[in-house]
Amino acid sequence: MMEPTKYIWFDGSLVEWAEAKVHVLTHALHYGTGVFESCRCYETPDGPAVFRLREHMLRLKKSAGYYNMPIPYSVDELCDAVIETVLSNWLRECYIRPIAFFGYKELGVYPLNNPVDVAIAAWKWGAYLGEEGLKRGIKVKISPWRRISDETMPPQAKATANYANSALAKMDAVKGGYAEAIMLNTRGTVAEGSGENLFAVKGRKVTTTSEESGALRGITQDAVKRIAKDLGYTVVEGKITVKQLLSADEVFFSGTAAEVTPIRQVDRKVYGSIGPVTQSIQAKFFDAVRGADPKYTKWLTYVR
Ligand code: PPE
Repeated sequence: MMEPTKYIWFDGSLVEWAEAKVHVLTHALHYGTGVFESCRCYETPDGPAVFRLREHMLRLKKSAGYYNMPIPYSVDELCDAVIETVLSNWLRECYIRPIAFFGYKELGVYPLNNPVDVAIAAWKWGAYLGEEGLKRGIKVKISPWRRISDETMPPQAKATANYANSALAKMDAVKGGYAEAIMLNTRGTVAEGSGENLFAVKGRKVTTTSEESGALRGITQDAVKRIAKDLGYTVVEGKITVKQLLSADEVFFSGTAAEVTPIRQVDRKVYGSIGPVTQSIQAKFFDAVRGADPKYTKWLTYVR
C-alpha cells in the first residue's frame, strides 16, 4: 500500500490526504476522460529538486488538448502547485502524480458540460520494478495485447483511458511470472512497455522506438537519448522489430517511475544481468537526477 502523506493539492488548495475524494458519478471514472502526469523529486546537494518539471506540465496541457479539456491553470501555476505539494508534505524524494479529469455534473459520453478537476499528490515511491530489478534487470513478456493505435485514440495523450490497455498487458505479464510487458503496435513492431519506453543496444548503437511506433514520447527517454549521446554512443530513434529486440546485446526500459531499468530476459531470450552500456547510462542518469553532474542541472527545479 502507498504511504499517505499529509496533503493533496486539489482544485487550487491543499486538502488532507484522506479528504481528496470525488463523486462516484465522476465522468472520468466512467469514460476514462482524464489525463495525468508523473514526475519525481530527488535529493540533490542543493536540496530536493523535481526532474524536468516544466516538460511534464507542458505534456499535461498537451494531453488535455487532445480531449478538449480546459485545464484552468497555466503551466507556471501547475509547476508552482507541484512545488507547493512537495513542500507542504516535507518530502525530499518522492513521486508526484498530477491529474486533470472531467468531473461530476452530468453523465453521458459527452464530457464538455462537466467541470475539470485538477489534483496533485506526492508520496514516497521507490524503485517501480524493484530495487533488485534496477540492479540486475527484470523479466519481461511480449504481450498478446497490442498498444493502442493512433487510429483508435491518440497515443501521445497521457490519458487515463490508455491505461486500460496497459493494465491488460501488465496483468497478463504478471500472471505469467514476468515483471513487465512489452507491447507491440498493430503493425507488429515494438511500441513500449505498459508504462515505460524501450531501448535496445547493439554494439555502440542505442535505439529507442519513435512516435510512429505508437510509443508515448517519454521525457526520461529524451533525457536518456541526450545522456547516451554525451557518453559517445550512436543514438537512433526509429523502428525496433521483434527480431532486432531479441538479437540486441542489451535492452532496458526508461520512465519516470521505472527510471532506467535493465531487462535481463524477454520471453525465452536471456540477455543476462545489466550490460555495460545500460550500466553507464543508468549511472549517468542517476547523477543527472541527483544533481551530481553540472551538465544536467538545467533539468532540475529546486523546491526551495
Ligand atoms: N510510456 C508509457 C505508456 C508511460 O506510461 C510512461 C510513463 C512512459 C512511456 C515514460 O514516460 P516518461 O515518464 O515521460 O519518461 N509512465 C508513468 C506512469 C506509470 C504508472 O505506473 O503509473 C511513469 O513512469 O510515472
